[in-house]
Amino acid sequence: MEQKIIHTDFSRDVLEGLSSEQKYLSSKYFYNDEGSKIFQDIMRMPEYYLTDCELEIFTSFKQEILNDFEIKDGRFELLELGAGDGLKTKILLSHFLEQKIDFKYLPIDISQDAVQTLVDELKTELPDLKVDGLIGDYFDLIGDIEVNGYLKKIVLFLGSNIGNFNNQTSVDFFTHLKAVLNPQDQVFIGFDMMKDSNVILNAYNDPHGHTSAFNLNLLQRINDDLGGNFNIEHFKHEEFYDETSGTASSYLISLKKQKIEISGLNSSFLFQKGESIFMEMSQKYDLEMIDELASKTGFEVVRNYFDKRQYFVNSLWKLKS
Ligand code: AVI
Repeated sequence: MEQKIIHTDFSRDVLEGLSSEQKYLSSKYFYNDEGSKIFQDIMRMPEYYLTDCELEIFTSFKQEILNDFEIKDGRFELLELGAGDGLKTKILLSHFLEQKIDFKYLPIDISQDAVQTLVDELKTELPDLKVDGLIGDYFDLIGDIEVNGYLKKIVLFLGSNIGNFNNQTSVDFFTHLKAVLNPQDQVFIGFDMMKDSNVILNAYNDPHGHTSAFNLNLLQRINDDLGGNFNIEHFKHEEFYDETSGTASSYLISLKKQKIEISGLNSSFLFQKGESIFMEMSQKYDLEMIDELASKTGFEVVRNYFDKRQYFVNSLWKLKS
């Protein structure tokens, strides 16, 4: 009997990625419910310095950040793209509430579980907070941002999420974002800085195996959602960091020659021993790269906030006048 194949974005992207000469999978699919849980483990481990750096920046500069948001006396909306568990954002949210600022928080995430858990937690922890969760892909939801175009909007894109976009995608992202913002709106972005390669490799090739599990979970997701027969024990995770470009890259390496069948794609894929699947890039920046990205996409940097070690920067942008 002929099998009916239903194509989704996920199945199309997997088919395209595994059919290409350098096999690849998009890291945006890491975040099913299991992947989002593993990512929480990553963020909690000491080697993943990014979380601590951003926590330190928010704790040290929460009042300066509020001043630089230039709210004047009006209300504003704080949108967060890829909010996750909101751990860092809570520092800002509670400070703004203490300062009696009238604002609404709109966390956006691809994981329904993550948004629901965050909204439920916030309702208990910060009962005075006005909050509405949105579920979906950032790019799709950016278009909806303009719905309440009359209020000042500050868009948070924290945790070096931008680093998972390649150069062209980051340019497209900010260009697209700028198009739905009003002149008084601002964007607050977390960038991970270039640094000693050992520090980076420890964070992305961690001794606890969380990053490896995070990558392998995508093969499991293909098994579960698309009828694949990956044996995840036949792949291992490897991380590389290029000090010149500042790009950290994640791969899964096939430990043997093997053929993988994916019934939902009606296809099979041959892997040679040692063949890799490119899984994710995590770009690291210097200040010149940040300035260039801002100015190329119609923004200018208002202020950069650093942690003490200067491992990380939160960069506040406004629209170029
Ligand atoms: C979500 N993103 C910013 C993480 C990063 O650092 O690139 C994803 C991640 N991948 C491995 N560890 C963390």
